[in-house]
Amino acid sequence: MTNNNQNLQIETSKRTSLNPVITSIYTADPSAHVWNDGKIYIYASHDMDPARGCDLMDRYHVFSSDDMVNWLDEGEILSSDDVTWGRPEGGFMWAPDCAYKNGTYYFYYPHPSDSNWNDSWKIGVATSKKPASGFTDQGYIPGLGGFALIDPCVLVDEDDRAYMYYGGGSTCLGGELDEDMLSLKNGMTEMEGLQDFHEAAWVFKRNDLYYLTYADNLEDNNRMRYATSENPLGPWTYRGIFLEPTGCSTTHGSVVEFKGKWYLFYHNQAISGEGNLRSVCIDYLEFNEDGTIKTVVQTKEGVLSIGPAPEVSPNLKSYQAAGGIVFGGAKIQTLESGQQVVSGLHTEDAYIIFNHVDGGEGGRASIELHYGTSERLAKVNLCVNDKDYSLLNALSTGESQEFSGRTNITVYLLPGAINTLKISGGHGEISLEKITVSPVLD
Ligand code: FUB
Repeated sequence: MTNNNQNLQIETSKRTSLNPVITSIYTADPSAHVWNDGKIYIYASHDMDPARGCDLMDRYHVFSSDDMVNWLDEGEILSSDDVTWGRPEGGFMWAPDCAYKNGTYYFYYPHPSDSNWNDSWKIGVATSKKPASGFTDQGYIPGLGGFALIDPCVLVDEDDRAYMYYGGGSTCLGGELDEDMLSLKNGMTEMEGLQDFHEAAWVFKRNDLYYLTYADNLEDNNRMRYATSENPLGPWTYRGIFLEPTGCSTTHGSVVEFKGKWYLFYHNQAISGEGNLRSVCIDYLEFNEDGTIKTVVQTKEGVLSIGPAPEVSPNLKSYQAAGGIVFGGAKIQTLESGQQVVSGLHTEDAYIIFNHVDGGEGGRASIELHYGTSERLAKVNLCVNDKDYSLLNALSTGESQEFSGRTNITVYLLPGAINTLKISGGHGEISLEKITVSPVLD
C-alpha cells in the first residue's frame, strides 16, 4: 500500500461554485453565516440516502469556505444519538441554524421528543467554542415547540440582543432570547403581516431594515417569499416572492452578505431527481434601490470565487487503490497506460479495504475518493473503523477511465496508522484510482 507524501499534487481548484455546490452528500435547509474568523459556514441538514421521506435525517454536517467556491466538509457536528431527550427512534434532525455570542457558538435544531413526531417538536441547542466541531447538546429551550413547529432561526442584532424565529403550518412565531441564549426572555408572539407562510423562517438585517424570508405553501413547488420591518419582531410588511420553485417540493434558504456581495443559499433536487434527496445551491441575491429583493436567478454555474483557493494540506496522504485489499468482484485492473485502478466495486459483495490508514494525531480528516465513472450518478458506501458514513455521490466524469472525479467526506480517525476504511459500491459502475486523507484543522 502506498502511504507517502510524494503523491502530493496541487489540485486544480474550482473558480465557479457550480450548482449544486455540495455534491458528495445530500444536504438541505442551508443556514449560512460569516463568523469572526473571516470564513463563511453552512449549517445544513443531511438527507440520508436512500431516503424514507424526511424520517431518516439523523445528523448534521457543516461546510466552510474562504472563497464561496471551494467548500470544505467540516464533518458531522451532532446526531440524533447525541440527543438524550429526543425521539427514541432518532431521525428527524430537520432544518437547523447557528448563532454566535460572547465566545460561544449556539447550534439550534428542531427535533421531536416523542415517537409521535409531529406533535412533539422541540428546539434543541448544542454549544461549542468552535464553529464546526466540539458541539455538546444542552437540552431544549423551555417554552418552544409543539405541533409542526420547526425550523429555528436566530438573529443576533447589532445591539447584541438575540431573537428566535420558527414555525410551521401557517404559524410563524418570534421572540427574544435571554442573555444565556438557552431560554426565552418573554415568550413568543405571532409574526404579523406575512402572506402564505409555510415554514423555513430566516431573518437578516440590511441598512437598518429587517427581512423575514420563508417558504410558502404552493403545492409541491414551494417558493420563497419575504416581508420587511423596522423592528426585529415586526409587524411585517409583505413584499413578495423572490425565489420561484426550484423543482423540489420543499424550499428553504438563507440570505447572507460575504465580502461585499449578497447570496441566497437554497436547495434543489438537481442531482437525485428526488424531493427527499436534496442539494445545497448558491446564487447571487440583489436588491433594488428601494431595498426590495430582485427575483433570484437560479443558475447551474453558481457564483464566482472571491478569495484565494485553498491550499492542499502539507499533511495530505495518498493511498493508491491498487494497494488496497479487494474482495468479491472488485479487481485490480491495469490500464493501457500501465496505471492500476480498482474496478468491479458495483458488483455484489464487492469491496476494497484500506488498512493502516494514518490518522496522524487523530481527529477530523477529509477522505477524498479519486474515481472515474461514465454513469450519470454512481454511489459508493464508506465505512471508517466500522462507522457507516452512508452513500457518497460520484458524479459522472464522462469516461470510466477519466479519473477527474472527486467525492469527499470528513470523518473521525484514530491516532496513528491503525484506521481501516472500507469502500463498497452503492449504485453504478465506478473505478477507483486512489484515496487521499487530509487532516481537518480546528
Ligand atoms: O428538511 C426537513 C424539512 O424540510 C425542513 O425542516 C423544512 O424546512 C423542509 O425543507
